[in-house]
Amino acid sequence: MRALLINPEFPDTYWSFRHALSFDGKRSAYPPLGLLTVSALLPRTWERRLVDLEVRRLKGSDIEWADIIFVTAMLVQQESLRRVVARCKARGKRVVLGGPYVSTSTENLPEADHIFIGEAETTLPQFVKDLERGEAKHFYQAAERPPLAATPRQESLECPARAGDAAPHDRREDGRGTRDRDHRSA
Ligand code: B12
Repeated sequence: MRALLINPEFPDTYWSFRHALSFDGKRSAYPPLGLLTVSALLPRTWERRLVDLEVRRLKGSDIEWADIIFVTAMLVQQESLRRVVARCKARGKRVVLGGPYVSTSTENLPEADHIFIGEAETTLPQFVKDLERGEAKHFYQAAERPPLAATPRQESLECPARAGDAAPHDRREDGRGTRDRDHRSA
């Protein structure tokens, strides 16, 4: 299975540091921790590709490559999220949504196949099992906040266009999982 993980574009926000970053030749301050966590929860046998629209644009070939597409968003990313989902659905792809915007605004979401409310540590493994059985549901809602011990090791993201690395270092994992190939070769 090929999983594409997409972080939609942010407008100018206080914490984006967009204008300051350009002095340093960078395009993004932080890696998208939610998506790195989602990636770490997926089966090891799945291929992964991350596209962070803060760093580069989403190409048609990225979407074509994928069997399933995971998109995150904060509220401020909703316009970009809508455009991303529309492009993916227009190519007939299975789209999964989660993250802070989705968890707080369930009534006004773009059309997607699967919606995740809350944290994904318990619901995503269940989704993968359901998907393999051909019984994946439309909504997955975390019953409670998972214990911190259930947080998977987040995978490192080497990205020349990114200024910082906000991933907790004791959770970083260098040997497997999401490698941000497109960013590294940028
Ligand atoms: C740390 C943090 C930051 C850091 C980010 C560091 C980084 N590396 O990303 C900084 C300080 C930079 C930041 C900035 C901002 N932040 Co902030 N931030 C947080 C905070 C405290 C934790 C987020 C986090 O990393 N959690 C850890 C990760 C692993 O969890 P997660 O992202 O929630 O992902 C989990 C689930 O949501 C889910 N999930 C996420 N995505 C997806 C996708 C799919 C497909 C699926 C299935 C599941 C899924 O699975 C993950 C694992 O359980 C939250 C509050 C909170 N306690 O959640 C606010 C929060 C996310 N931030 C918020 C806001 C508003 C902002 C800013 C817009 C503020 C501003 N005006 O500048 C900026 C935007 C930054 C930008 N790029 O422009 C709001 C978002 C509100 C909303 N409903 O959209 C929050 C919720 C705070 C709040 N209560 O208002 N932030």
